[in-house]
Amino acid sequence: MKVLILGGDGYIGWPTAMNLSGAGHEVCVADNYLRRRLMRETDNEALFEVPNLDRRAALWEEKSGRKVTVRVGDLQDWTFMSGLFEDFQPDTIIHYAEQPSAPYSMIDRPAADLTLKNNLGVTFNVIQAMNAYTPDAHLVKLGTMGEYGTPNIDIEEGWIEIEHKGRKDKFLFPRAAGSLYHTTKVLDTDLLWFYVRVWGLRVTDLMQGPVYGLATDENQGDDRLYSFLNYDEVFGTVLNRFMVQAVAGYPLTVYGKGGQTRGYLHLKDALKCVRLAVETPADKGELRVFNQFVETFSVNDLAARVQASGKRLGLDVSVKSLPNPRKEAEEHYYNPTHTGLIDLGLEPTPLSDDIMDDMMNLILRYRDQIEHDRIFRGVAWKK
Ligand code: USQ
Repeated sequence: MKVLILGGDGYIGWPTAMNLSGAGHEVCVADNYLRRRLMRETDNEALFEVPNLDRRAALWEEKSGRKVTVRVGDLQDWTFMSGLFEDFQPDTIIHYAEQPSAPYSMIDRPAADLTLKNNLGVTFNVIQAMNAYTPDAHLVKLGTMGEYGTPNIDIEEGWIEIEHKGRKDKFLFPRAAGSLYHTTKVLDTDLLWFYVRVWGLRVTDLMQGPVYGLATDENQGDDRLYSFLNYDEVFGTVLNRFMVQAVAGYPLTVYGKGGQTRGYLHLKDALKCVRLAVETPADKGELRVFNQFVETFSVNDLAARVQASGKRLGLDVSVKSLPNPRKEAEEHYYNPTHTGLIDLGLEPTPLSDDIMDDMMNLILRYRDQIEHDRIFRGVAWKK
């Protein structure tokens, strides 16, 4: 298939490009380096340097003999987006091209404005470009489990049947996001659902939980092909952060009571899920939704796992609860369904001691590059 990856420079974007290219698909990646720019502007750069997309594509070609086409530009710009579709004529579009950080979206008005305009603007342009150039193509859109929030009932996979006054209908499962970033994903879903209904688009919306890890089948043995490993509070996800904190001798930053529970998955499993979605497209006129995670953990569970890994590696890891800078439930019911991807053939990789220790050992190699003052600055959910 011809696969166009929007946001191909990101934490999941570049690993996806190598994975699908390795599987024999023809891959084109597009990105405007927004994440790199925001990391630099907020002094939240990753643990080690990551080559730019042209360098990564050259390294990948050296390693695999396969070509990935690189296009650098802003997907909010219609001329750039429409040119990509016209030239490449994708069968599948994977849309990751969004500002990905919840804390970033809550920093101040300009950061909120950028998040809203970028995320919705790119989604809107993708929809328009599909309609204009590739109306039969399949869009695989990265959403988030955070769209649902933490309701006091089981979370269904995208849809829920409701019986009301003796009549029944199927609706999108109620959404209640916890940050502006997560809210842009809710708005994306609504926009997509509208155009699926009126234009018959073919869409898969992946409700993904927080991802951890770096190693994939494609980057083995070459650190230069790794993704960004962010350990700061803005771009780092919690388990990656905790592992870097453990290596740095920094007490693990559990926010509040630590009962916040989410659905997690390893980067490798994120790739398997996306590939299953790509290779088994949704029907025309269907908005297919998958809850994309493998297992649930509370923040306290993760802290305990990192402490145990530290112990195995001879590190003394302590935990310190901080007043929660976010507005979120710290103790809650959480039981989301996640059978759709398993039914398509996903074989999940649960978090094992080996996975934890391998990742900690990788971080130990870069221990001297950890900037302690990046770990916690207290970006708060204030008005
Ligand atoms: N947390 C801590 N201590 C920390 C960092 C985080 O207790 O040092 C807590 C947070 O308060 C939250 C949980 O850990 O309750 C997860 O936080 P996170 O920063 O790992 O994840 P989040 O901000 O929700 O966002 C990440 C990705 C985002 C993706 C989302 C999936 O950055 O792109 O959409 O995970 S989900 O969380 O399911 O919405």
